[in-house]
Amino acid sequence: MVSLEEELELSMTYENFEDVPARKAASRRSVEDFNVPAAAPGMKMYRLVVVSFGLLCILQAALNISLRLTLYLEAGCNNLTEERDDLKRTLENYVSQQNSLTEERDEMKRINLDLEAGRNLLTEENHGLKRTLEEYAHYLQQGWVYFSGSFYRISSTMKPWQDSRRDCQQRGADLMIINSQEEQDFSRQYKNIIWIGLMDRDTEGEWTWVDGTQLTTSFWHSGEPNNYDKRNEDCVNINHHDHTNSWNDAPCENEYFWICEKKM
Ligand code: MAN
Ligand code: CA
Repeated sequence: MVSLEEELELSMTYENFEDVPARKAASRRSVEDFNVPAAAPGMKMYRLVVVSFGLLCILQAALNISLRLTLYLEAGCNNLTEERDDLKRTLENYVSQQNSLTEERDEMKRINLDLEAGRNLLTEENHGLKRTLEEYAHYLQQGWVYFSGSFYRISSTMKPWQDSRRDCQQRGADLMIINSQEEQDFSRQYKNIIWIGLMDRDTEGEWTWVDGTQLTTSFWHSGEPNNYDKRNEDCVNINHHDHTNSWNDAPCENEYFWICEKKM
């Protein structure tokens, strides 16, 4: 702030360049006219204090504003950080969800493959069962008798053992193989002498079934097998129906009825 006195001095400095006497007169006039006293040192101090106070206020206001701005920015920054963390968490959730969905999809794919394999198996089984059913229908229609997993057919004519066997084979079967007491009992219901699928033609005394298996459980009639009267009796028939043990060895060229068996 420039005091009135200083202003005057300044004006006087200009006197060197301007109309000095005129200005001096004007200055004197103005001081006298308005009767303004020269600024006292207390007044100076007062002004200084006011100005300082004003400056302090401005500084305070500026500080307040900057502080508020800082707080505001900090809050905004915090919000952004939280939002970023939220987004991060959301992203992580998405990623883990996607991972578990991928795993589920792969598991589903495996299950689907298993199911497809199962369905194929069932389809095959279904076809197999259909074929079996058709076979059952076929043998039943031809007059075969079903017993414990096999169909049986008694011939209506008599033939040697080998021809009898050939007949069975032509019907998709073979001469009967007996490998249980139940089957043995079943065979005794037919009252004629009938060929079964047992012989020792390859090695004397080594009784073999037509499927190539060796004889284990036998039902020889008492005294049999005997190659009776030194004859070569290499084929077996059911002769003694009234006995549990009904088998007899007889010459293969003899002609008897025969029984075929078709295992199902
Ligand atoms: C007949 C034939 C033989 C059998 C005897 C038993 O001769 O069947 O095979 O061994 O009877 O007496
Ligand atoms: Ca005999």
